[in-house]
Amino acid sequence: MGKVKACLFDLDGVIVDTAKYHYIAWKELANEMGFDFTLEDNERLKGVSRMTSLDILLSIGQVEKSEEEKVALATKKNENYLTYILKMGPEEILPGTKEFLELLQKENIKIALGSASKNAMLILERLKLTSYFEAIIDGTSVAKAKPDPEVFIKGAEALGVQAEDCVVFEDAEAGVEAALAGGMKCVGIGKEDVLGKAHLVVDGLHKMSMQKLGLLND
Ligand code: B16
Ligand code: MG
Repeated sequence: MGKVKACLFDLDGVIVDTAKYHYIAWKELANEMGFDFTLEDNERLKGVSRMTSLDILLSIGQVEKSEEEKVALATKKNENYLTYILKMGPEEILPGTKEFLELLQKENIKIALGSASKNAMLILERLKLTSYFEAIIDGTSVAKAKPDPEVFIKGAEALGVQAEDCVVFEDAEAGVEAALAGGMKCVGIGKEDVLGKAHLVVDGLHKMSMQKLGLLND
């Protein structure tokens, strides 16, 4: 491991809480199919790709669908989800995010996004955060979902930084595993009991500082 030269950010749960909109849209889909979907169930979808999320939802409802029907259901869910995303604005950026991104820029630390979402570009635009990111790797540019490290490895490559000099910020266990599998350092955003494998766990980006980032240098 080396000195921190780049920070790679997950989107949902780190920069913005889109999980609440995913939840509303998945719940409506479940209810239309005749079963319920709880907030606890929704935890299982965090960091997981859209089609895998649908498979989990269908298994909860014990419903079987053909591949064709699944594509139609995922499209319907996404159209509903987008109605909420299109109403979002910068006020939904999670506390401390902009300040931390600005601090990193000042310190010449490179910044990339590594998200499973196919809507990441649209969300960053709604939040007016796009210009902070030198590279954006999202669900449209990866073949393998987290815990596979592809999304973060591509991010490091796009920035021209070695994996060991990158720090990943993640709220999902699969994302922490992806960062570690990619040979990167990881800051977990959330609870120690879920993200304990990360090098450091904090409540949110508002708890980050150069001093804390420096703890990951060696
Ligand atoms: P979409 P992240 C993930 O975003 C979400 O955590 C996950 O719940 C969602 O299913 C996934 O994006 C795909 O999202 O349907 O917009 O392509 O945490 O990797 O930024
Ligand atoms: Mg996330």
